[in-house]
Amino acid sequence: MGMGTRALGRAKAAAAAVGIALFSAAPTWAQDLLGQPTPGGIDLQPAAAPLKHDAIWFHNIVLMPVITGITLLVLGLLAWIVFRYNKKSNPTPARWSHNTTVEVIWTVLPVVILVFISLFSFRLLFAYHDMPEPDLTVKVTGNQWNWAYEYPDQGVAEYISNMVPEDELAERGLSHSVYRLAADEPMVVPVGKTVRLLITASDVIHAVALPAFGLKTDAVPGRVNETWFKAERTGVFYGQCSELCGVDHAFMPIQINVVTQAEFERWIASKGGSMTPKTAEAAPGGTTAQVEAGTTGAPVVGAATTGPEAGATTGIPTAQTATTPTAPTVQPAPAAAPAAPAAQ
Ligand SMILES: [Cu+2]
Repeated sequence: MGMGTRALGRAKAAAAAVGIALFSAAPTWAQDLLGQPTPGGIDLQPAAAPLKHDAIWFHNIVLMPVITGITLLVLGLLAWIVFRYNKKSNPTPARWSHNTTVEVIWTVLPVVILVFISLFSFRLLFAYHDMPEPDLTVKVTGNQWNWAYEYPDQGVAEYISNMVPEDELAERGLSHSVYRLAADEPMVVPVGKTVRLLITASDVIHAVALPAFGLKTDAVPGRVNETWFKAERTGVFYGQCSELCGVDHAFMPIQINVVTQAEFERWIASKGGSMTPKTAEAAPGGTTAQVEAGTTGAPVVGAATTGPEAGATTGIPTAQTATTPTAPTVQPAPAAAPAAPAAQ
């Protein structure tokens, strides 16, 4: 009895010690740096985008209890075997083998656990897949060993984003904690907007990873992968290439600056781009689109019906079809309009 009390006392002390450790660790969690790793941090990076919130929920609420339960169960079974069935406690071991009931349980139970996890896992995967209508598209290309960003709709040409060298951190006013995270030319995006990333690579496989947004997508040569994020707050967010891609793999960080819409528009202008999409400028009235459609051969039916005489007299079938009031070219024109500039 006395021994039991002592054991209980020790258990309480151990629990208190764990409690104190957790409690003292809690402020560290609360102070976790946003958008970059925290020295000594043990939790996931704080979320700054919807997908990351979902991923953290999946990890903390679904996976961790399952993992903890399985670990404790296995630990308990091991302890039971060690103490109950050692040579001293169990001098004459049983000689039977196989137990159908037990084997069915340890086959079916893991299946049930995996199906349970998959219900939430698939929901998260679908959330990654079901991108909302994007407000902005950035093309990301992985190179040995830097990243290139391009804003096709804003006319910002591809530019290279290199890591800030260690000896330049101070002169740029950066802390040494962002060494191998900071880039000289970051990607810049507006806050609260859905950003679509089109990701590819020029040489070997790289991967875009940015923990605060929950991003991790491979950059594969000859292939375009897609992912998205919607930054919830302004700030500087760091990520890294996450596919072993060569000797300088550790030196190609990803820096995303999330700014206000006004700042973003100023930045686009400073890069020689425009907030008015090119496609809208190219087809204001539809006249250019009609000529385009004619030359690209889209309204084949129209050209065929008016073509014989028109072609014979003027030799320019497109001009003829455009001016003929009854020509069917009028109909294909709207459909062809968005396609025409894209073909250029
Ligand atoms: Cu890489």
